[in-house]
Amino acid sequence: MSSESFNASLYLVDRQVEAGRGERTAVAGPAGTLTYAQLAARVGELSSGLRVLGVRPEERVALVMSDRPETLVTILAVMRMGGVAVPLSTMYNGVELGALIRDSRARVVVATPEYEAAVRVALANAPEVALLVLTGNVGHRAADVLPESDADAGIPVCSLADVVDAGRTVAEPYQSWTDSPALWLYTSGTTGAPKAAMHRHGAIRDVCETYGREVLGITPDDRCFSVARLFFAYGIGNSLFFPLSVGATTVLDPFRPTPPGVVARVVAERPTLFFAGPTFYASLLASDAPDDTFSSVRLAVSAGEALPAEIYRRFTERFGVDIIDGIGSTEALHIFLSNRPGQVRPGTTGTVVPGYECKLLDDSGNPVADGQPGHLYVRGNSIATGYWCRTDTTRQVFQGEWLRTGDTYLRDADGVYQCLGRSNDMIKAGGIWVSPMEVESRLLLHESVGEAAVVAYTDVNGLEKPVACVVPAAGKTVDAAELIAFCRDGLAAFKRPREVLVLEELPKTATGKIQRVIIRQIATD
Ligand code: 3SK
Repeated sequence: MSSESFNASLYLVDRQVEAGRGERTAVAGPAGTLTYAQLAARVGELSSGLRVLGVRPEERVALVMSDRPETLVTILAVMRMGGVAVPLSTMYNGVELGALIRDSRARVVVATPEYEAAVRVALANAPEVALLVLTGNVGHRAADVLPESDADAGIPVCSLADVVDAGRTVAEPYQSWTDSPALWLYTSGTTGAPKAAMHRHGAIRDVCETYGREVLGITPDDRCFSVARLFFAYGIGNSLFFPLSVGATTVLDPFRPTPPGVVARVVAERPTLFFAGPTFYASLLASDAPDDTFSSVRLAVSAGEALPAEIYRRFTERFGVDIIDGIGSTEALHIFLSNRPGQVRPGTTGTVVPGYECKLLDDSGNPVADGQPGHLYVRGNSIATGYWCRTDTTRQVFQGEWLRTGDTYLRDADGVYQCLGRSNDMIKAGGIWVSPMEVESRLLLHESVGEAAVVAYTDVNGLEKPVACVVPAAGKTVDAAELIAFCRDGLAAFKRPREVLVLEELPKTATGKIQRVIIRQIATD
């Protein structure tokens, strides 16, 4: 990997204008539309304004923003002037946001109006912040709307328009190179404190040229719509990097994604590529969405967690759209193992995406044979350079060129990978490894089960046994004995849950992943 002069913002925006795509639509959706020419102009002005206001190259700028055109403009403007964009999850409360902003050492925070109150709480915990930039009409808001608060007293507030005005004479972009820092994404995995995975400008082009081009086969005629928002690695690839890398259109929706809202957006905006996670596909199936909702979609993508074969089958049958399941990580920036359009093996994560290599190792670090479970490692150019200020964790996770994903997988003789779950979620029942995912897939085949999570509980003898926590399907009642018998019929007997707990909902992380740590506690109590 050699370092060359490169700026991801020029690659994604200016390159399209230079290629004659200036009048094509870059951004669509209820919060506004921008052509590539308009996007380039706004990014140039905002990037110059940030410079004039004193933001320096390689300095972090934190964003607490819903998915809107101005969010895209801000991320790209920060990159253009050599700064580091840090889009933060809007699912955090003010105190949590404050901890992340403090950790990032950002001095400038940009927020959309919905998160103003949370950000003002956050700023009380982030004393290094010197400027809050709010989108919208801040003159009015500052006088009439913002509550008097000691929390952020003294922190100047201005509008995005003020920053743009400061930079009307568009400055040259910063001469970054492929290895320059461009983007930090906070991740906590399913447990642990959030830490920032640091990504290079070059990694953004890498994911476009690998997954975007080789798997999605994205073209300028595509319209991308992602349920995962821009502050997720999955979302920023789907809604920013891939569409803009080819001059396609991204549909941005500022509202919290719900099945009715997403269905309405799909019907109104006619995307060709649709991105979501298994939980959202399950909730679409449970909704009354008309069967032709996704008629414009040429391909649906699932990531975040393994897509159970049953959800795949029901979705493709009902909506007539193929779903390619893949796995990526915040540390890898995007998807590195994936099924391919037209060649889906349901219940698997497919094969290695060109540009990446994967290996499966046992507990001692030796390669496992095909068909044997192993810890999944990946290498490729898009892997983060490490976690900000987390040396111990960085050394455990980033091992030379290899990234330890923390997932356990099987690979078959065709090179097709199957997820068995997080490495620390595996259950050893009677001395034999049981994959929670395999048991969950079986449970989901039963008509009474809406959602399922299988965890280990330790019995009176100190032995691990699988226990199933299930949420009933709408209008159904779960019969525990029948469900255990159903698992025994379809699986090796040792894999059957020994107990079934019926829950109203499964605890989930902010990113919609099942929180097994909490479920284990529920199962143990
Ligand atoms: O969790 C995933 O599968 C994923 C996919 C793409 C980008 C980021 C992530 C975490």
